[in-house]
Amino acid sequence: MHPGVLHRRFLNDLSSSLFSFVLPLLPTNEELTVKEEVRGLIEKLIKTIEPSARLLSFGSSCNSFGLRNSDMDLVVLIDDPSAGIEPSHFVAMMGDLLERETNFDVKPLPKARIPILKLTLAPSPALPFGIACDIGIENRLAIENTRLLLTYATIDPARVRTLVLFLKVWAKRRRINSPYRGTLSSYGFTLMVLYFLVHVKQPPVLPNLQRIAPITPLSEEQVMLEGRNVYFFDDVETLRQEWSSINYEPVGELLIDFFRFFSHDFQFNNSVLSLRAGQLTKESKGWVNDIDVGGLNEMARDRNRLCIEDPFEVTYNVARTVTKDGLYTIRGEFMRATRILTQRPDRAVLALAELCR
Ligand code: 3AT
Ligand code: MG
Repeated sequence: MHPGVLHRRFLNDLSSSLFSFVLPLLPTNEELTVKEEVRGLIEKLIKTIEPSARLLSFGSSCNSFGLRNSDMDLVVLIDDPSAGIEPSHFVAMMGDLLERETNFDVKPLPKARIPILKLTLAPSPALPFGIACDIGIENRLAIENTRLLLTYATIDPARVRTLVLFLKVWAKRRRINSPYRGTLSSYGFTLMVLYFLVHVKQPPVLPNLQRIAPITPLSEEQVMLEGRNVYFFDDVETLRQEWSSINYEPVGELLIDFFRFFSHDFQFNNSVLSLRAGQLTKESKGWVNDIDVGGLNEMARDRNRLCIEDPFEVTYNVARTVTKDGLYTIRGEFMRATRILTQRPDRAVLALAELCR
């Protein structure tokens, strides 16, 4: 058979294998229901301390990139500014309350850079993996970046969700998803995929939502949150009617291209991935590593190995946790993945298994 035909066949096979791979890893309805009940229960308790407090989910439980048994990310928003709540104090009070009133194992971290409360619940029949949950305070930007990710997913769910979910599983199985151990957060990997679909693929698979003008002009006040411009085009109905990609590549092909791009083409040494603005230079952002600092400044030197600009907090490098060794490992994994997928094994399903081994 002609090699081109064989290749096409492999790509289609890979795409359907990706869908089948991801499907059983999605959270069950039961899990979602229990988690929503837990959120409601904690919110009710928190309101006894501060009636204007609300408890919202963010991160993967509501950006459509959630996997089965993933952690819950929650944030307390206090709507009454006259309440004068101090985050570390509030975390301590919440900790006492939840310790008394629930079965959760409670660990307040009021002195952390961003004060949070960590909750864990032991496994039960309804939740065989238990629950792990972080509660932050007043982190309104996280709600907005969650909405941005969700809107991107909604434009082309079959391809975008499949790619991101697969990449998350792959990164976890290959142990390159540990920000505390020098590699990258799920949020970072998700931004890499979206960057690739918006700025690298030609024609693009996704539009740049932060660059589509609003239907009616918005005032400065309407788009600013904590000093950041959080505007993006979020009218999904209009997007569905007026934006459609002319890139029809199957998801398997996009996956191979993603790995190939980050193995060979992206200039990690001097480039910044910006979902908002495309490829930027480290120099233009001032995200350079001092060459001649040693010893004590080892940490500072490692801060900008991999640079991923947060979509709204543009002075913040989402990948600042990635060390020199971490980046070396991540790039090695991109190359390994490219190799496995381009050696064109007969069966895509086996290639995926090998990839995530
Ligand atoms: P998991 O399913 O938990 O692996 P996730 O999508 O929940 O993945 P994270 O746990 O990495 O992703 O992050 C949860 C949210 O927290 C995503 C984003 O709203 C916020 N967030 C995480 N890391 C950062 C960061 N470095 N900068 C800004 N916001 C972040
Ligand atoms: Mg999470």
